[in-house]
Amino acid sequence: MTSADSYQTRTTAWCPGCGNFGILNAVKKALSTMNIEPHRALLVGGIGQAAKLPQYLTTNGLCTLHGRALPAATGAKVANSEMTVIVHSGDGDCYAEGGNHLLHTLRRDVDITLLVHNNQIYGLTQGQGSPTSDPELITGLQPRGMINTPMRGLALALVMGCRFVARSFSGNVEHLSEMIQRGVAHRGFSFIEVLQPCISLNKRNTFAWYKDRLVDVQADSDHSPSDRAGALALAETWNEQIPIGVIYQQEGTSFEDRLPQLKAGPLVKQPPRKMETVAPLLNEFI
Ligand SMILES: Cc1ncc(C[n+]2csc(CCOP(=O)(O)OP(=O)(O)O)c2C)c(N)n1
Ligand SMILES: [Mg+2]
Repeated sequence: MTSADSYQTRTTAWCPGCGNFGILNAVKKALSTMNIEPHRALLVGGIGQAAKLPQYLTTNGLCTLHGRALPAATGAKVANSEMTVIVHSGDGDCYAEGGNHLLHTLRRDVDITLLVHNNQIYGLTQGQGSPTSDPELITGLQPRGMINTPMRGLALALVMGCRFVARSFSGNVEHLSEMIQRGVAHRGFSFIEVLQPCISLNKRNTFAWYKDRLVDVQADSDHSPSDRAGALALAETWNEQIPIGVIYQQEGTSFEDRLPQLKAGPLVKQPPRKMETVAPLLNEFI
Protein backbone atom coordinates (compact mmCIF):
# COMPACT_ATOMS: atom_id res chain seq x y z
CA MET A 1 0.00 0.00 0.00
CA THR A 2 1.21 3.49 -0.75
CA SER A 3 0.29 6.63 1.15
CA ALA A 4 0.92 10.29 0.36
CA ASP A 5 4.04 9.99 2.60
CA SER A 6 5.53 7.44 0.19
CA TYR A 7 6.30 10.35 -2.17
CA GLN A 8 8.05 12.42 0.53
CA THR A 9 8.45 16.03 -0.49
CA ARG A 10 11.88 17.61 -0.47
CA THR A 11 12.41 21.30 0.36
CA THR A 12 11.00 23.41 -2.47
CA ALA A 13 12.21 26.69 -3.96
CA TRP A 14 8.67 28.06 -4.43
CA CYS A 15 7.34 31.19 -2.69
CA PRO A 16 5.19 30.52 0.40
CA GLY A 17 1.57 30.42 -0.82
CA CYS A 18 2.46 29.42 -4.40
CA GLY A 19 -0.25 27.52 -6.31
CA ASN A 20 2.32 24.85 -7.13
CA PHE A 21 1.94 23.44 -3.59
CA GLY A 22 -1.69 22.51 -4.29
CA ILE A 23 -0.60 20.73 -7.49
CA LEU A 24 2.15 18.86 -5.61
CA ASN A 25 -0.36 17.70 -2.99
CA ALA A 26 -2.88 16.67 -5.64
CA VAL A 27 -0.28 14.58 -7.50
CA LYS A 28 0.69 12.80 -4.25
CA LYS A 29 -2.96 12.20 -3.45
CA ALA A 30 -3.74 10.87 -6.94
CA LEU A 31 -0.73 8.52 -7.04
CA SER A 32 -1.36 7.16 -3.56
CA THR A 33 -5.11 6.73 -4.18
CA MET A 34 -4.32 4.78 -7.37
CA ASN A 35 -1.70 2.81 -5.41
CA ILE A 36 1.04 3.66 -7.93
CA GLU A 37 4.30 3.06 -6.06
CA PRO A 38 7.02 5.74 -6.48
CA HIS A 39 9.26 3.48 -8.60
CA ARG A 40 6.39 2.87 -11.05
CA ALA A 41 5.87 6.56 -11.82
CA LEU A 42 8.00 8.91 -13.91
CA LEU A 43 7.52 12.65 -13.57
CA VAL A 44 9.01 14.79 -16.33
CA GLY A 45 9.56 18.57 -16.30
CA GLY A 46 10.85 21.18 -18.75
CA ILE A 47 12.20 24.46 -17.32
CA GLY A 48 10.37 26.88 -15.01
CA GLN A 49 8.85 26.95 -11.51
CA ALA A 50 6.17 24.47 -12.61
CA ALA A 51 8.73 22.19 -14.21
CA LYS A 52 10.59 21.85 -10.90
CA LEU A 53 7.81 19.71 -9.43
CA PRO A 54 9.36 16.33 -10.40
CA GLN A 55 12.44 17.27 -8.33
CA TYR A 56 10.36 17.36 -5.16
CA LEU A 57 8.96 13.83 -5.22
CA THR A 58 10.62 10.46 -4.68
CA THR A 59 9.29 9.02 -7.94
CA ASN A 60 11.54 8.61 -10.98
CA GLY A 61 12.19 12.07 -12.41
CA LEU A 62 13.52 13.60 -15.59
CA CYS A 63 14.59 17.24 -15.93
CA THR A 64 14.67 18.25 -19.59
CA LEU A 65 15.20 21.41 -21.65
CA HIS A 66 12.81 24.35 -21.89
CA GLY A 67 9.72 23.21 -23.81
CA ARG A 68 11.12 19.73 -24.40
CA ALA A 69 9.45 17.68 -21.66
CA LEU A 70 6.89 16.06 -23.97
CA PRO A 71 9.28 14.42 -26.50
CA ALA A 72 11.47 13.15 -23.62
CA ALA A 73 8.39 11.75 -21.86
CA THR A 74 7.24 10.12 -25.11
CA GLY A 75 10.59 8.33 -25.48
CA ALA A 76 10.50 7.15 -21.86
CA LYS A 77 6.93 5.88 -22.19
CA VAL A 78 7.69 3.93 -25.36
CA ALA A 79 10.79 2.40 -23.73
CA ASN A 80 8.89 1.39 -20.60
CA SER A 81 5.21 1.44 -21.44
CA GLU A 82 4.27 0.00 -18.02
CA MET A 83 5.40 3.21 -16.30
CA THR A 84 2.86 5.92 -15.34
CA VAL A 85 4.25 9.07 -16.95
CA ILE A 86 3.15 12.57 -15.87
CA VAL A 87 4.56 15.75 -17.42
CA HIS A 88 4.73 19.08 -15.57
CA SER A 89 5.04 22.13 -17.77
CA GLY A 90 4.28 25.83 -17.32
CA ASP A 91 2.16 27.97 -19.63
CA GLY A 92 5.37 29.40 -21.11
CA ASP A 93 7.22 26.08 -21.24
CA CYS A 94 4.30 24.22 -22.83
CA TYR A 95 2.51 26.79 -24.99
CA ALA A 96 5.44 29.03 -26.08
CA GLU A 97 8.88 27.39 -26.09
CA GLY A 98 7.33 23.90 -26.37
CA GLY A 99 4.38 24.79 -28.61
CA ASN A 100 5.52 22.73 -31.57
CA HIS A 101 6.12 19.65 -29.42
CA LEU A 102 2.70 20.08 -27.84
CA LEU A 103 0.99 20.07 -31.27
CA HIS A 104 2.50 16.78 -32.33
CA THR A 105 2.21 15.07 -28.95
CA LEU A 106 -1.50 15.88 -28.99
CA ARG A 107 -2.03 14.15 -32.31
CA ARG A 108 0.33 11.27 -31.48
CA ASP A 109 -1.87 10.30 -28.52
CA VAL A 110 0.81 8.73 -26.32
CA ASP A 111 -0.54 7.35 -23.02
CA ILE A 112 0.90 10.07 -20.80
CA THR A 113 -0.70 12.79 -18.67
CA LEU A 114 0.22 16.44 -19.13
CA LEU A 115 -0.38 18.98 -16.37
CA VAL A 116 -0.01 22.52 -17.70
CA HIS A 117 0.55 24.73 -14.63
CA ASN A 118 -1.10 27.86 -16.02
CA ASN A 119 -0.27 30.88 -13.85
CA GLN A 120 -0.67 33.18 -16.87
CA ILE A 121 2.90 34.49 -16.45
CA TYR A 122 6.56 33.57 -16.81
CA GLY A 123 7.30 32.92 -13.13
CA LEU A 124 10.90 31.73 -13.03
CA THR A 125 12.17 34.66 -15.11
CA GLN A 126 10.39 37.17 -12.85
CA GLY A 127 7.10 38.01 -14.47
CA GLN A 128 6.99 38.62 -18.21
CA GLY A 129 3.68 38.06 -20.02
CA SER A 130 3.05 34.50 -21.27
CA PRO A 131 0.84 33.13 -24.09
CA THR A 132 -2.10 32.91 -21.65
CA SER A 133 -1.76 36.34 -20.00
CA ASP A 134 -5.01 38.34 -20.00
CA PRO A 135 -4.84 41.58 -22.07
CA GLU A 136 -5.33 43.57 -18.85
CA LEU A 137 -2.26 42.10 -17.11
CA ILE A 138 0.41 44.74 -16.46
CA THR A 139 4.00 43.53 -16.13
CA GLY A 140 7.40 45.23 -15.95
CA LEU A 141 7.94 44.27 -19.60
CA GLN A 142 4.38 45.07 -20.74
CA PRO A 143 3.49 48.25 -18.75
CA ARG A 144 0.45 48.96 -20.98
CA GLY A 145 -0.88 45.40 -20.88
CA MET A 146 -0.71 42.57 -23.40
CA ILE A 147 -1.06 43.25 -27.10
CA ASN A 148 -1.29 39.61 -28.25
CA THR A 149 -4.44 37.45 -28.24
CA PRO A 150 -4.42 35.01 -25.28
CA MET A 151 -4.07 31.35 -26.19
CA ARG A 152 -6.77 28.86 -25.17
CA GLY A 153 -4.89 25.60 -24.61
CA LEU A 154 -8.00 23.46 -24.16
CA ALA A 155 -9.37 24.55 -27.54
CA LEU A 156 -6.03 23.77 -29.19
CA ALA A 157 -5.98 20.31 -27.58
CA LEU A 158 -9.46 19.57 -28.91
CA VAL A 159 -8.79 20.61 -32.49
CA MET A 160 -5.57 18.57 -32.51
CA GLY A 161 -7.66 15.46 -31.78
CA CYS A 162 -6.92 15.03 -28.06
CA ARG A 163 -9.41 12.59 -26.50
CA PHE A 164 -9.08 13.70 -22.87
CA VAL A 165 -9.28 17.42 -22.15
CA ALA A 166 -9.81 18.74 -18.62
CA ARG A 167 -9.20 21.78 -16.44
CA SER A 168 -8.78 22.16 -12.70
CA PHE A 169 -7.61 24.63 -10.06
CA SER A 170 -4.62 24.37 -7.74
CA GLY A 171 -6.79 25.78 -4.93
CA ASN A 172 -9.06 22.69 -5.05
CA VAL A 173 -6.78 19.71 -4.33
CA GLU A 174 -9.72 17.28 -4.18
CA HIS A 175 -10.95 18.25 -7.66
CA LEU A 176 -7.45 18.33 -9.15
CA SER A 177 -6.58 14.93 -7.71
CA GLU A 178 -9.76 13.52 -9.28
CA MET A 179 -8.86 15.01 -12.67
CA ILE A 180 -5.34 13.54 -12.45
CA GLN A 181 -6.70 10.10 -11.57
CA ARG A 182 -9.15 10.21 -14.49
CA GLY A 183 -6.39 11.42 -16.81
CA VAL A 184 -3.97 8.67 -15.74
CA ALA A 185 -6.73 6.04 -16.09
CA HIS A 186 -7.57 7.27 -19.62
CA ARG A 187 -5.88 5.22 -22.36
CA GLY A 188 -4.09 7.81 -24.49
CA PHE A 189 -2.86 11.36 -24.03
CA SER A 190 -4.60 13.27 -21.23
CA PHE A 191 -4.39 17.05 -21.27
CA ILE A 192 -5.12 18.82 -17.97
CA GLU A 193 -4.72 22.57 -17.63
CA VAL A 194 -4.36 23.63 -14.00
CA LEU A 195 -5.15 27.25 -13.14
CA GLN A 196 -2.51 28.24 -10.63
CA PRO A 197 -2.17 31.69 -9.02
CA CYS A 198 1.33 33.20 -8.92
CA ILE A 199 0.94 35.28 -5.80
CA SER A 200 4.27 37.12 -6.22
CA LEU A 201 4.20 38.22 -9.86
CA ASN A 202 0.63 38.03 -11.19
CA LYS A 203 -1.43 40.39 -9.05
CA ARG A 204 -4.46 40.12 -11.38
CA ASN A 205 -5.33 36.39 -11.46
CA THR A 206 -5.45 35.77 -7.71
CA PHE A 207 -7.07 32.89 -5.80
CA ALA A 208 -10.17 35.10 -5.32
CA TRP A 209 -10.24 36.07 -9.04
CA TYR A 210 -10.37 32.40 -10.07
CA LYS A 211 -12.77 31.33 -7.31
CA ASP A 212 -15.31 33.97 -8.42
CA ARG A 213 -15.34 32.58 -11.96
CA LEU A 214 -14.85 28.80 -11.83
CA VAL A 215 -17.84 26.70 -12.88
CA ASP A 216 -17.68 22.90 -12.57
CA VAL A 217 -19.02 21.33 -15.78
CA GLN A 218 -19.94 18.18 -13.85
CA ALA A 219 -22.68 20.20 -12.15
CA ASP A 220 -24.06 21.12 -15.59
CA SER A 221 -26.38 18.28 -16.62
CA ASP A 222 -26.60 19.75 -20.14
CA HIS A 223 -22.93 19.00 -20.93
CA SER A 224 -21.84 15.51 -21.89
CA PRO A 225 -18.04 14.89 -22.11
CA SER A 226 -18.62 13.07 -25.43
CA ASP A 227 -20.08 16.23 -27.04
CA ARG A 228 -17.13 17.65 -28.98
CA ALA A 229 -18.89 20.80 -30.26
CA GLY A 230 -20.12 21.57 -26.73
CA ALA A 231 -16.61 20.95 -25.41
CA LEU A 232 -15.12 23.40 -27.92
CA ALA A 233 -17.57 26.09 -26.81
CA LEU A 234 -16.57 25.47 -23.17
CA ALA A 235 -12.86 25.46 -24.09
CA GLU A 236 -13.22 28.96 -25.52
CA THR A 237 -15.19 30.30 -22.54
CA TRP A 238 -13.12 32.68 -20.40
CA ASN A 239 -13.58 35.78 -18.20
CA GLU A 240 -16.96 35.93 -16.39
CA GLN A 241 -17.13 32.14 -16.25
CA ILE A 242 -14.24 29.67 -16.51
CA PRO A 243 -15.22 25.99 -16.85
CA ILE A 244 -13.37 23.28 -14.89
CA GLY A 245 -13.81 19.48 -14.97
CA VAL A 246 -13.58 16.90 -17.76
CA ILE A 247 -14.56 18.97 -20.79
CA TYR A 248 -14.11 16.15 -23.31
CA GLN A 249 -13.39 12.42 -23.23
CA GLN A 250 -13.59 9.74 -25.88
CA GLU A 251 -12.36 6.13 -25.67
CA GLY A 252 -9.83 4.86 -28.21
CA THR A 253 -6.40 3.37 -28.71
CA SER A 254 -3.10 5.04 -27.83
CA PHE A 255 0.15 5.46 -29.79
CA GLU A 256 1.66 2.45 -27.98
CA ASP A 257 -1.26 0.24 -29.08
CA ARG A 258 -0.43 1.10 -32.68
CA LEU A 259 3.32 0.38 -32.40
CA PRO A 260 4.11 -3.15 -33.68
CA GLN A 261 7.39 -3.12 -31.71
CA LEU A 262 5.43 -3.13 -28.45
CA LYS A 263 3.25 -6.16 -29.28
CA ALA A 264 5.82 -8.34 -27.45
CA GLY A 265 5.63 -6.13 -24.33
CA PRO A 266 7.53 -3.06 -23.08
CA LEU A 267 10.90 -2.52 -24.83
CA VAL A 268 12.78 -2.75 -21.51
CA LYS A 269 11.50 -6.32 -21.08
CA GLN A 270 12.37 -7.46 -24.60
CA PRO A 271 15.75 -9.12 -25.24
CA PRO A 272 18.24 -6.97 -27.14
CA ARG A 273 18.10 -7.43 -30.93
CA LYS A 274 20.66 -9.97 -32.20
CA MET A 275 23.50 -8.40 -34.17
CA GLU A 276 22.76 -10.76 -37.14
CA THR A 277 19.37 -9.10 -37.65
CA VAL A 278 20.72 -5.54 -37.84
CA ALA A 279 24.04 -6.32 -39.57
CA PRO A 280 22.57 -6.43 -43.15
CA LEU A 281 21.02 -3.01 -42.61
CA LEU A 282 24.25 -1.54 -41.24
CA ASN A 283 26.22 -3.07 -44.14
CA GLU A 284 24.15 -1.01 -46.59
CA PHE A 285 25.94 2.09 -45.29
CA ILE A 286 29.48 0.75 -45.67
C1 LIG B 1 15.53 28.08 -24.62
C2 LIG B 1 15.27 28.91 -23.40
N1 LIG B 1 14.60 30.08 -23.52
C3 LIG B 1 14.34 30.82 -22.43
C4 LIG B 1 14.73 30.42 -21.20
C5 LIG B 1 14.45 31.28 -20.00
N2 LIG B 1 13.28 30.80 -19.27
C6 LIG B 1 13.43 29.93 -18.24
S1 LIG B 1 11.97 29.58 -17.51
C7 LIG B 1 11.14 30.61 -18.57
C8 LIG B 1 9.66 30.84 -18.47
C9 LIG B 1 8.94 29.87 -17.61
O1 LIG B 1 7.59 30.19 -17.58
P1 LIG B 1 6.52 29.08 -17.38
O2 LIG B 1 6.77 27.94 -18.30
O3 LIG B 1 5.17 29.71 -17.47
O4 LIG B 1 6.82 28.52 -15.91
P2 LIG B 1 6.59 29.17 -14.46
O5 LIG B 1 7.94 29.60 -14.00
O6 LIG B 1 5.63 30.31 -14.61
O7 LIG B 1 6.03 28.04 -13.65
C10 LIG B 1 12.00 31.20 -19.48
C11 LIG B 1 11.57 32.14 -20.54
C12 LIG B 1 15.41 29.18 -21.09
N3 LIG B 1 15.78 28.67 -19.90
N4 LIG B 1 15.66 28.45 -22.20
MG1 LIG C 1 3.93 30.28 -15.94
